[in-house]
Amino acid sequence: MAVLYLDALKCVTSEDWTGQDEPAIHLGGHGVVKTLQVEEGGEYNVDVTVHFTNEIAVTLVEKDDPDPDDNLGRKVISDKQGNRSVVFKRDGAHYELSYSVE
Ligand SMILES: [Ca+2]
Ligand SMILES: [Ca+2]
Repeated sequence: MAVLYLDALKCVTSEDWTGQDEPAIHLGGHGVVKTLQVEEGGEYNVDVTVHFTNEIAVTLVEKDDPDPDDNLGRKVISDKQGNRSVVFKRDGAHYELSYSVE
């Protein structure tokens, strides 16, 4: 079994045109593990640890109310050890999620 540690989420470009983005991180089998309020250019601690086997999917959703939420993409993280990051670039947004696998 591998351990996934989600370290930080960087908002390079926000999805919403006005105000703060509200990105929610979904982890396969765990649902929403973190919701943040972010500003463009900011980097935010996520600090979430989960156990998994083989691989785990991570989806980033930007919450809107009353409009439907924006799905910014889905990435699969393998159990290969090391420090890496995944990039979410949909709907004109740009997010980077850094993590480590042990
Ligand atoms: Ca939005
Ligand atoms: Ca929003």
